[in-house]
Amino acid sequence: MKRTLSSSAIATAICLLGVTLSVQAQPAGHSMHNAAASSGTATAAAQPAATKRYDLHTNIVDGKMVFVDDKGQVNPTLSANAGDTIEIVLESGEGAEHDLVIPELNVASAKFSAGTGKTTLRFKVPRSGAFTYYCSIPGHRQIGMEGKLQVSGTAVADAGTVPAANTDSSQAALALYTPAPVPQRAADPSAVSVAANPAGVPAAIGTRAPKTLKYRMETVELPGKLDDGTSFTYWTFDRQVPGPMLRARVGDTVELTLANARDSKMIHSIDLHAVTGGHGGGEHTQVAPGQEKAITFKALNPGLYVYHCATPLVPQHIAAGMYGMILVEPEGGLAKVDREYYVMQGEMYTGRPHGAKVHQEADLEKMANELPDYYVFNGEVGALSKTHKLQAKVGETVRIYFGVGGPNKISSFHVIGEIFDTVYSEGSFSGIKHDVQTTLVAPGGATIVEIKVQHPGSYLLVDHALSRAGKGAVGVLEVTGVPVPGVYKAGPL
Ligand SMILES: [Cu+2]
Repeated sequence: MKRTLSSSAIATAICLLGVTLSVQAQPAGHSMHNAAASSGTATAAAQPAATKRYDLHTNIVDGKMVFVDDKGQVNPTLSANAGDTIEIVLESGEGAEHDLVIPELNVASAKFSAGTGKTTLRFKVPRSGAFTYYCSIPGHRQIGMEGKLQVSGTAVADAGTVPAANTDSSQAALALYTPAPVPQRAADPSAVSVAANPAGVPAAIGTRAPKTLKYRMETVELPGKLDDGTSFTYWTFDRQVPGPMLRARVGDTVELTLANARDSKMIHSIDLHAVTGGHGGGEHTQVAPGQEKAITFKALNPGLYVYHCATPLVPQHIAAGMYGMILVEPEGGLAKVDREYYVMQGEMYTGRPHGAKVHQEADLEKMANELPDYYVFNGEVGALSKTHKLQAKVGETVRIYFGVGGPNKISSFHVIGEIFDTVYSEGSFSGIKHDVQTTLVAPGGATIVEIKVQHPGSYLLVDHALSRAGKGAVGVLEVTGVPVPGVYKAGPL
């Protein structure tokens, strides 16, 4: 069957990736609310000042996060005359946290979410012009939350100097807008380890017939330990990075339910690269805080596949920890090995430099420029070198399921002092290689490596772009036992 992609599907796909699209805020035929706007500015100065009320709620429409008015118009153009007071009643339609700011007019609303209920922004417009309103939550403007305020007429004499009274409710806001400086906070003492235990691999499936499996995951935002003395607000699947490893066999039908914790501030979702259709699930799992959604898919292709959150700004959600893997075993299963491990690499972009003893915030500008401060295995510095070392005994065969969440950086995966006896490149069982030193793993890609360990010692897992080891990407495979004669010895023969 010929595959086609509609322009709207492309726009949606581009938008999911966080690329800024122009926002069609004003379709033809949208009526302006006052005579001055339609008859030019000459008469506007004579208009008595009025109060204009707009009701806006937020939502996700066609993959974009947007403001919607009570007529269903997406990112409507608001209109007023200079000197008018504008009242915007704001509500989070999908439950996530937002605000509305107009920096050109020094206007900002309070943050609002499902938890806060409605908030009212009330301000007087001092002058004519076209102004931009948007949500200042990081990433939200980039994926659609932006529109225009069109002000006609001439300012009344005092309009620019007398602010509208801020009297209508305690939630009304008339704040001077200052582009949020990121406050420096001490490391969060409640931060917990989010590092996934690499031994957390589901049992092998082997030779059974296809069946239906049910998985359930919860997206949770929580303060985690990024490094000694450094915390970060992680966004996770099941409170761990990477999220839990899922395991199925080819031909299985999988029902996956994704719940978003009640105290989340963000919408979350899941796109599994093992899924055919529905953007890998991302199209139908955009879950608001306190809600859940399910998808059902057939595991059509065997292999090791990455999954990740697919909610705008997607790289922001991935960099905050929202990735994991699903293994789809081929018919008959995989060869038996002594140990299996689950390891993923990701990079993190933080407001303060690597090593700062603070609570780190995500830095979207560094992310856009692909300049990470941290590279991590299993979510945090030391996850696999202190918290959860990989273990094996001489003579055992170790299989590592290795993936890259990214969002942006390729890994040159290598184990210092070992050779991969077998590599299933790109996580595919169709192209087995032997005797490999370093294997490339793309963002959103995976590999499976097998090593028969023959000498005791500490073997370091690294990305062989080795500057990254200094930024956190180091793991340890601790091998104990008696050396195999002739394999290695320190000193001369
Ligand atoms: Cu997410």
